[in-house]
Amino acid sequence: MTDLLRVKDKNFVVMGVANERSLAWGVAKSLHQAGANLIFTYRKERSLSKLTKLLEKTEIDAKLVVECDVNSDESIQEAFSKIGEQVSVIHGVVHSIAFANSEDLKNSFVNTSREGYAFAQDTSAYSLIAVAREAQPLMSEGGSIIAMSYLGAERVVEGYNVMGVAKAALESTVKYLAMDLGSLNIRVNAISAGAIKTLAAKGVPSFNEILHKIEETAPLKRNVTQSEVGDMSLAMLSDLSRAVTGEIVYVDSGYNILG
Ligand code: 1JT
Repeated sequence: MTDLLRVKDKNFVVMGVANERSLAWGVAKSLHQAGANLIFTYRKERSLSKLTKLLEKTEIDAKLVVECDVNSDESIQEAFSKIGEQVSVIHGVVHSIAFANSEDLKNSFVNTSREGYAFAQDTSAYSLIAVAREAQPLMSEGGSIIAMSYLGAERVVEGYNVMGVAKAALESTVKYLAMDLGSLNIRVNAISAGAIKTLAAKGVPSFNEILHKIEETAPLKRNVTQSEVGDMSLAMLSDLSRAVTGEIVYVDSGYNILG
């Protein structure tokens, strides 16, 4: 078959695998299937041990696994410097990282603390700017950066609270970065994924209700899977999407079009 994707033997950095259910892991599997080389970043030791086991189980041979704490500019600089030593050119980055204090997701939005707000923004939105800045010099052949968002960025989804505001900032950040980096042929897009039961969704009391509502009302009458998000991510990282930048692409069974 002709290779429309052109990701084979190219180098992609995947940030945010916490376990088997992570969206980032879905993207990694799709990239691997298409013949891409994978570099992973992790934050916690627990994520590293999960990732190591996943790589063993699936017989995926990562080019590099490197620690990266996106709350620290220095840590991001160090991570991309190690990546540069290993591969010299990268062709894409997958940013699949978000965090907020659990109080800020449980309490009413009006009680969001100054610290909780800043922390959610720093981890979930600013981190994309810092990552793009360090990735840019390594993307000397052009490239594609994707970030993960959710409908709560633009609509009120009960309980999403401070994360909704952080995802709104993330989506806007995607557009400003797309403008800035476009002349270097670096594209920046977001995937707005439908609700999926990941570690992030754990402890959200209304989550099952959300999944049911989607099955009943979304155009496709079903929820989406990790591999469907992975495959669209692959498309956005590949040559198939070479003229697409600054876009928010919905992988949500069409749920977002409903009034
Ligand atoms: C975070 C969390 C980012 C949960 C996330 C997330 N992006 C999507 N989800 C799932 C979700 C969560 C809520 C929700 C709907 C979907 C939790 C940790 C911080 C980062 O509310 C209706 C709360």
